This record gives sequence, structure tokens and C-alpha cells, in this order.
Amino acid sequence: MIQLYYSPGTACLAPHFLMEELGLPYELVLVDTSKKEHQQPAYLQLNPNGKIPLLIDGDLQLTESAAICMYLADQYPDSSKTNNFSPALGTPARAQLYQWMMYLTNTLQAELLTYFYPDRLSEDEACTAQVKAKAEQRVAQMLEYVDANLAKSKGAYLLGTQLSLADLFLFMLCRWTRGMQKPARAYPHIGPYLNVLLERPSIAKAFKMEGVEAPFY
Ligand SMILES: N[C@@H](CCC(=O)N[C@@H](CS)C(=O)NCC(=O)O)C(=O)O
Repeated sequence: MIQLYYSPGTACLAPHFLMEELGLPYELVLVDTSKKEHQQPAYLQLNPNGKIPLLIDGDLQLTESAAICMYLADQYPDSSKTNNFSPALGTPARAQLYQWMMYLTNTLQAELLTYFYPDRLSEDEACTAQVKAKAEQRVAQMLEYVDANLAKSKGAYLLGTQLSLADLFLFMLCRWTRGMQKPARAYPHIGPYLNVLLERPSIAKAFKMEGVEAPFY
């Protein structure tokens, strides 16, 4: 059975939402970061980077939240065919999915990591505070961009009328902004978009399983 190594509310969320959407059987394995289990030999043997999440599917050991989502959507397409979380190869929709996933991972998610871990960039306290503040400003610019794109989308989602794994990934990243001066929920198009996504049983169930409580974003 597929195993997802998780720590509540972290980068495991997007793969977790997706496994629920796809109706896959899976087991959640808690990595207790308060006990630094992610830095202990048993976990490092599975994921030498010591990061969460990790997916195990048979002989495959896969890290990187976005890669896990893209793998799952290709490997286990929605059997009910009510959703196509990853549009067909070679189509414009697939190209747009790539564009969004690259933007979300190497731009928005990367900046969020700077916001949460500014001490990794400087040991000087004043400098760390400045790095964090700048990261928050840059995240705000990125959320403006996302908001503008949702405004001109021809449907409720990033790819238009088609819900995709990029939406599940964006939902996770928006959650992480909830402590910012202008969180994602405060943007005119992102706010209602998050409200719609939260109504999906997959999202509510994943939060419940991980023990994550409201406010969700
Ligand atoms: N790019 C990675 C980031 C993984 C990551 O940084 N995970 C965090 C939790 S959200 C983590 O493991 N933090 C523990 C640490 O960095 O020591 C992904 O998306 O999977």
C-alpha cells in the first residue's frame, strides 16, 4: 500500500489532498518533528534530505511535494473520470499545468521557505528580521499575480473550468500565508477560491486526518 510520511499541515498536504481526491488506499506515517524524527537515521535512510513529505509506492521512494502530486495524478488517474488532475500530455492545458507548478514551487513556495526560515540566510538578528519582512513583501507581489490570474481565468480554477493538482498545491501554499499582514484569503479572487476548495470533502478529510484545525487559511 502507498505510504505518505507526513507532519501535520506541512508540504505533505497537497499530496494528501490529491490521494483523497483520487480515492486511493494509503497509509499515513507520522514523522514527529517535535522529536526531530526527520533528522534521525531511520528517516534519513529513506530520505537523506530529512524533509517531509516522502511517498513510498512499491519500490519507488519519492520526495518533493510537487513531484509526488504529478506522479500520483499520472499513475492513478481519477477512476470516476469526474476530474482530470493532470491534463493529457501535449495539450495546452498540460503546458499551463507545468507553468503553474514551476511558478508555485520555484517562486512562491521558495519565498515562503525564506519567510519561515530567514535564520538559514543570516545569523544576524536584525538582518534575519529584514529578510523575513522582504520575503513577506515578495509573497504579497506573488499573491497579486495569482489573484490577477484567477480574475481572468475562464472558470473557477487556475486552468479555467478544470480543477487540477495545481489548485490543491496552491491551496496548501495559501494556508501558509495565514499569519501574514495580508494573507491569501484577503485577496478578492483568492479568498472566494479558497472557500470553494475548502468545501471539497478531500480537503476537509485530509485536515481532519492530520489533526489540523481551523482556521485553515
Ligand atoms: N521542496 C520540498 C520542501 C520540503 C520541506 O521543506 N518540508 C518541510 C516541512 S513543510 C520540512 O521538512 N522541514 C524540516 C526541515 O527543514 O528541517 C517539498 O516541497 O517537498
